[in-house]
Amino acid sequence: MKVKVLKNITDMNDQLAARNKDMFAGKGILVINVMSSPGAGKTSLLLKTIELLGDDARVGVIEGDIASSVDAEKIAATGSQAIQINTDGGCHLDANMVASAADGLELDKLDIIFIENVGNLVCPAGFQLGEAKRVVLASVPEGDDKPTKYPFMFRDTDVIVITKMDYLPLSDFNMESFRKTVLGLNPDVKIIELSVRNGQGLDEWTAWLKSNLLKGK
Ligand SMILES: Nc1nc2c(ncn2[C@@H]2O[C@H](COP(=O)(O)OP(=O)(O)O)[C@@H](O)[C@H]2O)c(=O)[nH]1
Ligand SMILES: [Mg+2]
Repeated sequence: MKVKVLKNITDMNDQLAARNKDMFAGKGILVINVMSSPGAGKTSLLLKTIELLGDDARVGVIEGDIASSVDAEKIAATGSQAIQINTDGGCHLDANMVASAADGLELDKLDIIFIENVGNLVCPAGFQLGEAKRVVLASVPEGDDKPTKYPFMFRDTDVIVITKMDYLPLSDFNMESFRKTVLGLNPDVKIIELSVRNGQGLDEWTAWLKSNLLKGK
């Protein structure tokens, strides 16, 4: 019985997510669902991305957190549109929350929307939001075993960004083992090794974003 209720919830969510996806595509906006554990570097990467894209793309951000508007304030300080969703304890965003947040954005002025999901490697994986692409961040200090422990998150994503690569020389992170595990789960996934501190991988990241923009610039 429990299983059936859960399935109904995810079916309803998927329907609304499909509606969001059509709406965003109709407006020519590339929507990216950004997921990771807390502190892996989502907000830092989004701030750097806004800086690097400059006039090439107008960025909006939907920030999902259990509480506070800390991240939305950081994004808004760049001049980009930002809207905060507080889930009040919920461990992931859902399509309904994203639809409401989108109502608060000036969509006609955006080329990309990043949705920064609630930080954890479990619940966000099961909920479509209406995104065109999924990006999962895994930071070097978290260790190379996270894809083994949380496979769903790494299986169903378009890109895995290995963040904080500047920590690599100080750590026992085994890149070969990490890559082998994620490619076993998700053979077509794009892996980008990146650091916002030393700039590694940022060109590759922005090139991937630009190649996925829906509106020609
Ligand atoms: N050394 C280093 N620190 C980083 C990097 N990216 C983020 N951080 C730091 O990691 C912490 C968490 O980053 P944040 O972007 O808030 O992570 P989020 O919770 O995933 O949004 C902050 O103190 C950042 O300055 C990086 O590439 N290298
Ligand atoms: Mg954040």
